[in-house]
Amino acid sequence: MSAPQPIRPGDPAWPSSAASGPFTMDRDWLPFHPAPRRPRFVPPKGSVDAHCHVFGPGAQFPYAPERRYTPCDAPKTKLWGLRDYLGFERNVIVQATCHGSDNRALVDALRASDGRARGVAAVAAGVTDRELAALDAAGVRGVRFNFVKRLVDTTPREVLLEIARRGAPLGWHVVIYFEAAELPELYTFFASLPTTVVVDHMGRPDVTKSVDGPEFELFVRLMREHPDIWSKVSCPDRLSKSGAPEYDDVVPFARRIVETFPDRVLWGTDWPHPNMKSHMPDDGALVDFIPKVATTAALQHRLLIDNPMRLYWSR
Ligand code: 0GY
Repeated sequence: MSAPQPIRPGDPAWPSSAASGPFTMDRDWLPFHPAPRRPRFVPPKGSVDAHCHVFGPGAQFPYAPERRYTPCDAPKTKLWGLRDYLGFERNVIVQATCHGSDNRALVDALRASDGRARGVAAVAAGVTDRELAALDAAGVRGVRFNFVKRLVDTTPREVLLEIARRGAPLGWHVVIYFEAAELPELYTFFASLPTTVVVDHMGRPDVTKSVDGPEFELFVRLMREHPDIWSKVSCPDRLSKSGAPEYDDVVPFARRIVETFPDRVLWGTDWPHPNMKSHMPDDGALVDFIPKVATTAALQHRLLIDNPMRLYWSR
Protein backbone atom coordinates (compact mmCIF):
# COMPACT_ATOMS: atom_id res chain seq x y z
CA MET A 1 0.00 0.00 0.00
CA SER A 2 1.44 3.41 -0.91
CA ALA A 3 1.88 6.09 1.75
CA PRO A 4 -0.97 8.62 2.07
CA GLN A 5 -0.12 11.79 0.16
CA PRO A 6 0.18 15.20 1.85
CA ILE A 7 -2.72 17.59 1.29
CA ARG A 8 -1.28 21.12 1.08
CA PRO A 9 -2.88 24.52 1.58
CA GLY A 10 -4.20 25.45 -1.85
CA ASP A 11 -5.26 21.88 -2.68
CA PRO A 12 -9.05 21.60 -3.04
CA ALA A 13 -9.20 19.16 -0.11
CA TRP A 14 -7.29 21.45 2.29
CA PRO A 15 -10.05 23.49 3.99
CA SER A 16 -12.14 21.60 6.47
CA SER A 17 -14.87 22.48 8.87
CA ALA A 18 -16.30 19.18 10.00
CA ALA A 19 -15.81 16.32 12.37
CA SER A 20 -16.46 12.88 10.89
CA GLY A 21 -18.09 9.65 12.01
CA PRO A 22 -20.62 10.12 14.81
CA PHE A 23 -19.12 13.50 15.77
CA THR A 24 -20.26 17.07 15.21
CA MET A 25 -17.72 19.77 15.88
CA ASP A 26 -18.54 22.36 18.52
CA ARG A 27 -20.72 25.21 17.29
CA ASP A 28 -18.11 27.79 18.23
CA TRP A 29 -15.17 25.78 16.89
CA LEU A 30 -12.78 27.73 14.69
CA PRO A 31 -11.29 25.42 12.02
CA PHE A 32 -7.66 25.84 11.02
CA HIS A 33 -6.81 28.60 8.52
CA PRO A 34 -8.30 27.87 5.07
CA ALA A 35 -5.50 29.58 3.12
CA PRO A 36 -2.35 30.35 5.08
CA ARG A 37 0.14 32.60 3.33
CA ARG A 38 3.65 31.56 2.46
CA PRO A 39 5.97 32.83 5.18
CA ARG A 40 8.58 35.45 4.32
CA PHE A 41 11.00 33.73 6.69
CA VAL A 42 12.55 30.63 5.15
CA PRO A 43 13.26 28.06 7.88
CA PRO A 44 16.74 26.54 7.62
CA LYS A 45 16.78 23.16 5.89
CA GLY A 46 15.87 20.41 8.34
CA SER A 47 13.65 22.55 10.59
CA VAL A 48 11.27 20.89 13.05
CA ASP A 49 7.75 22.03 13.91
CA ALA A 50 7.96 20.79 17.52
CA HIS A 51 4.38 21.38 18.67
CA CYS A 52 1.40 20.33 16.55
CA HIS A 53 -1.50 17.90 16.77
CA VAL A 54 -3.62 15.54 14.71
CA PHE A 55 -7.37 15.30 15.30
CA GLY A 56 -9.03 12.09 14.15
CA PRO A 57 -10.42 11.77 11.63
CA GLY A 58 -13.22 10.94 14.03
CA ALA A 59 -14.62 8.24 11.74
CA GLN A 60 -11.35 6.32 12.08
CA PHE A 61 -10.01 7.48 15.45
CA PRO A 62 -12.96 8.41 17.70
CA TYR A 63 -12.67 11.41 19.99
CA ALA A 64 -12.50 10.49 23.67
CA PRO A 65 -15.73 10.32 25.69
CA GLU A 66 -14.17 12.50 28.41
CA ARG A 67 -13.08 15.26 25.96
CA ARG A 68 -13.90 18.89 26.71
CA TYR A 69 -14.28 19.86 23.05
CA THR A 70 -15.09 18.29 19.71
CA PRO A 71 -12.85 19.74 16.99
CA CYS A 72 -12.94 19.54 13.21
CA ASP A 73 -10.90 16.66 11.84
CA ALA A 74 -7.26 17.55 11.25
CA PRO A 75 -5.67 14.44 9.80
CA LYS A 76 -2.01 13.57 9.29
CA THR A 77 -2.14 14.13 5.52
CA LYS A 78 -2.94 17.82 6.13
CA LEU A 79 -0.25 18.12 8.76
CA TRP A 80 2.29 16.78 6.23
CA GLY A 81 0.96 19.22 3.63
CA LEU A 82 1.35 22.18 5.98
CA ARG A 83 4.85 21.01 6.94
CA ASP A 84 5.90 21.05 3.27
CA TYR A 85 4.12 24.33 2.50
CA LEU A 86 5.76 26.20 5.39
CA GLY A 87 9.22 24.80 4.60
CA PHE A 88 9.66 22.39 7.51
CA GLU A 89 11.03 18.87 7.39
CA ARG A 90 9.80 17.24 10.59
CA ASN A 91 7.01 17.36 13.17
CA VAL A 92 6.64 16.61 16.85
CA ILE A 93 3.01 15.63 17.32
CA VAL A 94 1.62 16.20 20.79
CA GLN A 95 -1.37 14.17 21.93
CA ALA A 96 -4.36 16.50 22.22
CA THR A 97 -6.83 16.21 25.08
CA CYS A 98 -9.73 15.54 22.68
CA HIS A 99 -8.21 12.06 22.25
CA GLY A 100 -7.67 11.52 25.99
CA SER A 101 -5.14 8.75 26.57
CA ASP A 102 -6.15 6.92 23.37
CA ASN A 103 -3.02 7.48 21.30
CA ARG A 104 -4.16 5.62 18.17
CA ALA A 105 -4.39 8.68 15.90
CA LEU A 106 -0.95 9.81 17.09
CA VAL A 107 0.62 6.38 16.56
CA ASP A 108 -0.97 6.05 13.13
CA ALA A 109 0.53 9.42 12.13
CA LEU A 110 3.96 8.53 13.51
CA ARG A 111 3.99 5.21 11.66
CA ALA A 112 2.99 6.88 8.39
CA SER A 113 5.56 9.67 8.72
CA ASP A 114 8.54 7.83 7.30
CA GLY A 115 10.55 8.77 10.38
CA ARG A 116 9.77 12.46 9.97
CA ALA A 117 7.54 12.70 13.05
CA ARG A 118 8.03 11.95 16.72
CA GLY A 119 5.34 12.00 19.35
CA VAL A 120 4.41 13.03 22.86
CA ALA A 121 1.68 10.77 24.25
CA ALA A 122 -0.84 10.96 27.08
CA VAL A 123 -1.03 7.83 29.20
CA ALA A 124 -3.27 6.72 32.04
CA ALA A 125 -2.12 5.47 35.43
CA GLY A 126 -2.50 1.77 34.58
CA VAL A 127 -0.43 1.83 31.40
CA THR A 128 1.60 -1.36 30.98
CA ASP A 129 5.29 -1.67 30.13
CA ARG A 130 4.25 -3.36 26.90
CA GLU A 131 2.09 -0.37 25.93
CA LEU A 132 4.91 2.03 26.73
CA ALA A 133 7.33 -0.03 24.63
CA ALA A 134 4.87 -0.04 21.71
CA LEU A 135 4.50 3.74 21.91
CA ASP A 136 8.28 4.10 22.01
CA ALA A 137 8.67 1.84 18.97
CA ALA A 138 6.19 4.04 17.08
CA GLY A 139 8.29 7.14 17.81
CA VAL A 140 6.91 8.50 21.09
CA ARG A 141 9.64 10.23 23.10
CA GLY A 142 7.69 11.89 25.90
CA VAL A 143 4.49 12.09 27.87
CA ARG A 144 2.33 15.15 28.43
CA PHE A 145 0.90 16.31 31.76
CA ASN A 146 -1.85 18.88 31.44
CA PHE A 147 -2.73 21.23 34.30
CA VAL A 148 -5.09 23.52 32.37
CA LYS A 149 -8.39 23.09 34.17
CA ARG A 150 -10.62 23.90 31.19
CA LEU A 151 -9.03 20.93 29.33
CA VAL A 152 -8.76 18.06 31.80
CA ASP A 153 -9.65 16.77 35.25
CA THR A 154 -6.89 16.89 37.83
CA THR A 155 -4.61 13.86 38.05
CA PRO A 156 -2.98 13.25 41.46
CA ARG A 157 0.68 14.25 41.50
CA GLU A 158 1.84 10.86 42.75
CA VAL A 159 0.24 9.29 39.68
CA LEU A 160 2.03 11.75 37.40
CA LEU A 161 5.31 11.16 39.18
CA GLU A 162 4.91 7.43 38.75
CA ILE A 163 4.22 7.85 35.01
CA ALA A 164 7.32 10.05 34.69
CA ARG A 165 9.40 7.40 36.47
CA ARG A 166 8.04 4.68 34.17
CA GLY A 167 8.98 6.69 31.06
CA ALA A 168 12.44 7.61 32.32
CA PRO A 169 14.16 4.28 31.45
CA LEU A 170 12.99 4.76 27.85
CA GLY A 171 14.66 8.17 27.80
CA TRP A 172 11.31 9.93 27.68
CA HIS A 173 10.79 13.49 28.85
CA VAL A 174 7.69 15.15 30.30
CA VAL A 175 5.81 17.98 28.57
CA ILE A 176 3.84 20.21 30.93
CA TYR A 177 1.03 22.61 30.08
CA PHE A 178 -0.17 25.10 32.70
CA GLU A 179 -1.29 28.70 33.16
CA ALA A 180 1.19 31.23 34.63
CA ALA A 181 -1.06 31.89 37.64
CA GLU A 182 -0.65 28.23 38.67
CA LEU A 183 3.15 28.21 38.64
CA PRO A 184 3.74 29.20 42.30
CA GLU A 185 1.64 26.22 43.37
CA LEU A 186 3.20 23.79 40.89
CA TYR A 187 6.82 25.00 41.04
CA THR A 188 8.10 22.40 43.52
CA PHE A 189 6.34 19.56 41.75
CA PHE A 190 7.83 20.53 38.38
CA ALA A 191 11.27 20.79 39.97
CA SER A 192 10.86 17.28 41.40
CA LEU A 193 10.21 15.55 38.07
CA PRO A 194 12.95 13.01 37.37
CA THR A 195 13.35 13.65 33.63
CA THR A 196 13.88 16.47 31.19
CA VAL A 197 10.77 18.68 31.29
CA VAL A 198 9.45 20.79 28.39
CA VAL A 199 7.06 23.64 29.15
CA ASP A 200 4.38 24.43 26.59
CA HIS A 201 4.08 28.03 25.41
CA MET A 202 6.44 29.57 28.02
CA GLY A 203 4.00 28.70 30.78
CA ARG A 204 1.36 30.98 29.23
CA PRO A 205 2.54 34.36 30.58
CA ASP A 206 0.16 37.27 30.94
CA VAL A 207 1.88 39.51 28.38
CA THR A 208 0.13 42.63 29.64
CA LYS A 209 2.47 42.35 32.63
CA SER A 210 6.14 43.29 32.51
CA VAL A 211 8.61 40.87 31.00
CA ASP A 212 10.82 41.68 34.03
CA GLY A 213 7.97 41.48 36.54
CA PRO A 214 7.56 38.86 39.29
CA GLU A 215 5.27 36.54 37.32
CA PHE A 216 7.55 35.95 34.34
CA GLU A 217 10.61 36.20 36.59
CA LEU A 218 9.37 33.08 38.42
CA PHE A 219 9.24 31.18 35.14
CA VAL A 220 12.73 32.35 34.18
CA ARG A 221 13.92 31.27 37.62
CA LEU A 222 12.40 27.81 37.11
CA MET A 223 14.46 27.41 33.95
CA ARG A 224 17.59 29.02 35.40
CA GLU A 225 17.61 26.80 38.50
CA HIS A 226 16.78 23.61 36.62
CA PRO A 227 19.00 22.92 33.62
CA ASP A 228 16.71 20.05 32.53
CA ILE A 229 13.72 22.34 32.03
CA TRP A 230 13.12 23.51 28.46
CA SER A 231 10.46 25.78 26.94
CA LYS A 232 8.52 26.04 23.72
CA VAL A 233 8.43 29.65 22.54
CA SER A 234 5.17 28.94 20.75
CA CYS A 235 1.59 30.17 20.54
CA PRO A 236 1.92 33.97 20.37
CA ASP A 237 -1.64 33.78 19.00
CA ARG A 238 -2.89 32.40 22.34
CA LEU A 239 -0.98 34.92 24.45
CA SER A 240 -1.18 38.16 22.52
CA LYS A 241 -3.49 41.02 23.36
CA SER A 242 -2.07 43.29 20.63
CA GLY A 243 -3.10 40.67 18.10
CA ALA A 244 -2.43 39.12 14.71
CA PRO A 245 -0.47 38.97 12.54
CA GLU A 246 2.50 40.52 14.38
CA TYR A 247 1.85 39.44 17.98
CA ASP A 248 4.34 42.13 19.00
CA ASP A 249 3.49 42.07 22.70
CA VAL A 250 4.67 38.43 22.94
CA VAL A 251 8.06 39.14 21.32
CA PRO A 252 9.93 40.37 24.46
CA PHE A 253 8.86 37.27 26.40
CA ALA A 254 9.88 34.76 23.75
CA ARG A 255 13.05 36.66 22.93
CA ARG A 256 14.13 36.69 26.55
CA ILE A 257 13.74 32.91 26.79
CA VAL A 258 15.50 32.24 23.48
CA GLU A 259 18.44 34.50 24.36
CA THR A 260 18.80 33.29 27.96
CA PHE A 261 18.39 29.57 27.24
CA PRO A 262 19.34 29.10 23.56
CA ASP A 263 19.99 25.37 23.99
CA ARG A 264 16.67 24.59 25.68
CA VAL A 265 14.07 26.14 23.41
CA LEU A 266 11.72 24.66 20.82
CA TRP A 267 9.25 26.20 18.42
CA GLY A 268 5.98 24.87 16.97
CA THR A 269 2.96 26.01 14.99
CA ASP A 270 0.38 24.44 17.33
CA TRP A 271 -1.61 23.53 14.19
CA PRO A 272 -4.60 22.97 14.07
CA HIS A 273 -4.84 25.45 16.98
CA PRO A 274 -7.44 23.93 19.32
CA ASN A 275 -9.84 26.19 21.17
CA MET A 276 -8.86 29.47 19.56
CA LYS A 277 -11.74 31.87 20.11
CA SER A 278 -10.37 35.34 19.27
CA HIS A 279 -9.16 34.45 15.75
CA MET A 280 -7.58 31.63 13.78
CA PRO A 281 -3.89 32.34 13.21
CA ASP A 282 -2.40 32.28 9.74
CA ASP A 283 0.35 29.65 9.99
CA GLY A 284 2.53 31.65 7.60
CA ALA A 285 2.37 34.63 9.97
CA LEU A 286 3.35 32.35 12.86
CA VAL A 287 6.49 31.29 10.97
CA ASP A 288 7.30 34.98 10.46
CA PHE A 289 7.26 35.37 14.25
CA ILE A 290 10.41 33.18 14.48
CA PRO A 291 13.06 35.71 13.33
CA LYS A 292 11.62 38.31 15.72
CA VAL A 293 12.42 36.11 18.72
CA ALA A 294 15.45 34.21 17.39
CA THR A 295 17.20 37.11 15.74
CA THR A 296 20.35 35.48 14.34
CA ALA A 297 20.91 32.53 12.03
CA ALA A 298 22.75 30.75 14.87
CA LEU A 299 19.82 31.10 17.29
CA GLN A 300 17.37 30.01 14.59
CA HIS A 301 19.45 26.92 13.88
CA ARG A 302 19.43 25.91 17.54
CA LEU A 303 15.73 26.61 17.97
CA LEU A 304 14.54 24.86 14.84
CA ILE A 305 17.10 22.10 14.29
CA ASP A 306 19.76 21.41 16.94
CA ASN A 307 17.49 21.39 20.00
CA PRO A 308 14.55 19.38 18.64
CA MET A 309 16.88 16.92 16.90
CA ARG A 310 18.75 16.34 20.17
CA LEU A 311 15.55 15.79 22.14
CA TYR A 312 13.57 13.76 19.60
CA TRP A 313 15.88 12.21 17.00
CA SER A 314 18.93 11.11 18.99
CA ARG A 315 17.84 7.53 18.31
C1 0GY B 1 -2.40 23.50 22.67
C2 0GY B 1 -3.37 24.22 23.51
C3 0GY B 1 -4.62 23.85 23.88
C4 0GY B 1 -5.19 22.55 23.77
C5 0GY B 1 -4.54 21.39 23.91
O1 0GY B 1 -4.46 19.10 24.10
C6 0GY B 1 -5.19 20.07 23.96
O2 0GY B 1 -6.42 19.99 23.90
O3 0GY B 1 -3.24 21.34 24.06
C7 0GY B 1 -5.48 24.88 24.48
O4 0GY B 1 -6.70 24.75 24.43
O5 0GY B 1 -4.93 25.87 25.03
O6 0GY B 1 -1.21 23.50 22.97
O7 0GY B 1 -2.81 22.92 21.69
